[in-house]
Amino acid sequence: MKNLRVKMELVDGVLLPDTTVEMWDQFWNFQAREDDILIATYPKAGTTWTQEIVDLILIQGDVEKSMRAPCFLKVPFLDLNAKPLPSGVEAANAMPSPRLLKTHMPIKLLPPSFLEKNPKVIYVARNAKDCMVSYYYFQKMNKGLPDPGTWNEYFSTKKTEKVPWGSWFDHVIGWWNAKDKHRILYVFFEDMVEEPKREIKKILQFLEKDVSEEVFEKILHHTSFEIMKDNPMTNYSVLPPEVMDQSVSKFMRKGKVGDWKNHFSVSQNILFNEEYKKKMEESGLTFRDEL
Ligand code: PPS
Repeated sequence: MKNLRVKMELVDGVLLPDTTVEMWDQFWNFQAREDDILIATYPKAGTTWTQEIVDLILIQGDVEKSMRAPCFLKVPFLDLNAKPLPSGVEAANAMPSPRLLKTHMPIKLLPPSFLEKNPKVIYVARNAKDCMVSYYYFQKMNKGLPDPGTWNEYFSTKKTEKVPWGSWFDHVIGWWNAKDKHRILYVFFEDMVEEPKREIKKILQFLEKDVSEEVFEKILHHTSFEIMKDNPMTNYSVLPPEVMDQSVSKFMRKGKVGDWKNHFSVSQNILFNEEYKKKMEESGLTFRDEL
């Protein structure tokens, strides 16, 4: 099999695929529009789930229409440059407004036009431990990312800080600090799992959209883990195994809060908690890693 695993390069201390760095000028000069909706996340925090919720809101719960294309084509991923597909920026430029867009960039690497035009941003954050476990499996199955090795190697060599899109800590704190200065709705994955109805209502309110009770129930049902895992437009199964090998791990893997407990040893947990406390104590930001 051709080795697709791309090299990583540092941009302002953040590791990014070299294919992204190659198109840096195009990315940095991307022109946001005031009526864009941007879904910003650290990888594995609930991007696809939120994309599907927002898409269904914008099309008033038309499930058939939501199946028009796989999620990664419906919602351009601005940071991505994966030939032979058009880059995320090219795909976004070709889209009529209102555009739904995706980025994994920490806020310091967001194209400046977003802060100037101030479109609505939904930032989804997920607790560090579950993100780390989900990312580990994703790096294993996604041949476009570095091979993570074994879980113990991933943990002990701190590959988690050297992952594409950089440190989880910098990401969640950076966006948290920006949330009151811009139109940013900061949502937690754990809240979405606990009470999806409440979180979808928050998103509707933020987007200033209204749907009937019937449409609301449709959105809720169609974006449940059970439905999304079997939906070829959301489970990435349309990609060949040379790109994402779902026999290694499914893209829609578990969708739970607390799976980290099946992976962290007692000593890994102690080490992680020490580092976590140091990095988070001044942030004013709290996460739940169990429900
Ligand atoms: S990516 O590759 O960064 O865009 O991945 P992302 O979509 O952010 O995150 C994938 C994880 O989200 C889980 N997921 C869901 N959980 C609950 N309900 C729904 N509807 C849902 N949709 C996606 C998905 O299973 C991945 O988490 P893990 O823990 O690996 O299962």
